[in-house]
Amino acid sequence: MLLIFLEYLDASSLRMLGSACKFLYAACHSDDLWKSLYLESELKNSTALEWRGTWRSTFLRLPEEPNGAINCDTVFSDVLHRPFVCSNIDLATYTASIPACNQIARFETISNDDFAGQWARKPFILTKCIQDWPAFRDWNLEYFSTKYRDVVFRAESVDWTFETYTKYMTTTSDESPVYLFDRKFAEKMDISVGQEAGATYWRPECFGPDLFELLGAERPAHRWLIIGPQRSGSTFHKDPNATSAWNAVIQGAKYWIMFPPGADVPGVYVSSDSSEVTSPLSIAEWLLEFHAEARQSPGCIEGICEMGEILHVPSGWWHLVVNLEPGIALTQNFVPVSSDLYHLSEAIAFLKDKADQVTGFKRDVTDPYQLFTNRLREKHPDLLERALGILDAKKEQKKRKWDTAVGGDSQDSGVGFSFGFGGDDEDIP
Ligand SMILES: O=C(O)CCC(=O)C(=O)O
Ligand SMILES: [Fe+2]
Repeated sequence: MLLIFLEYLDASSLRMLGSACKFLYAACHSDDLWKSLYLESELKNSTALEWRGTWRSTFLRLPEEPNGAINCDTVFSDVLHRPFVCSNIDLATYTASIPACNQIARFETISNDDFAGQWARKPFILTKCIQDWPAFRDWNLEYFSTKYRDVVFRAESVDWTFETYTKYMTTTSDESPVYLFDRKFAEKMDISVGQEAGATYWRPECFGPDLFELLGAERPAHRWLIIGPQRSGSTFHKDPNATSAWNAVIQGAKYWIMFPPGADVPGVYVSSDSSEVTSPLSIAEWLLEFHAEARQSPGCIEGICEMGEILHVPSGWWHLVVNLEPGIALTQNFVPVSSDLYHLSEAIAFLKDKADQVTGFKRDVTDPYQLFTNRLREKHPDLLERALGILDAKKEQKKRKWDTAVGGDSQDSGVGFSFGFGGDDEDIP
């Protein structure tokens, strides 16, 4: 309760109260309080900020925290201790010894035929796919520090120069470090991306065409540069707009834990229409509380994507990702042409039926569903027709299931109601 109360205080009150006794000194130094103050203040808009080791020192522009200024040996508090525990967990405890049956498949490369026919709905790691990228050859954190020192990147809700971010990422002890996640990086770094000569990286061929390319300049945000220290990462989510993604590790290593679309993920709570996902725990808390249970749960798969490797995230799959080392990654979302057209039909259905959850489009795109289906009608009428056919068949199948469940089509059984435990597995490949 005390910590919740402290969240209502401004900086000078926190400072004064923190002078009252050892316990309040410790409580008022809780760095999460200062992180919030910083993020709510004007300082947040200063790209030239100087990171001073803690949010408190940074906010108050103090010299880097003098260690052990006040001896708090006699202060005991689980609440104050918890962030310390979480930012000091040994990640290897969770990420090592992955059970063989949970391992994400690994290949050197994969052909587009194999991908489209057998692997488009399954996660896998490719180990020899990005070695020709200049981005893989040249990029590392030192290179960024030299070449892009003054470039301002987006890191969650702040815009910082790379110089500031690198100082932050090398000294922070935040439990959930601010993650650099920038979708305008190509423009900011003045690099070209794609198949043209001189490109810094390109889409791996094995994934084949990307149907969202039909949207041209109107496609939603789809590529990100991701940089973060050890412990940074992404809590459980599904990727936007029913897209698939690939995620390439340029430097560092990432642990992935994934579940198929219809699975119940321990510690993740989804509203009945799946519009809201609550995963209230930080990555470290989730690992502490739920990892063991998750590992035993149906559908769970795990893997480590090492430097130089790329991981495929199929549409609709849940994933939690944590950086095992400071690292750089590139990710791109796409809609592949799989043999069963599952991905196209899912993307169309998402844009149509979950319009309120569609994200990443510019404000002037008011009807992404119409836009996408119009483009498909122009360029690939055959694909559109097949995908709509699949959606109709699915609807019909759902209706039949429902009728069976409520006894609507059981005229001759004499039983007005039937019940089954055949879980809704149509989403699970
Ligand atoms: O590298 C990561 O943290 C994963 C990123 C991710 O899942 C995403 O961009 O959707
Ligand atoms: Fe993701």
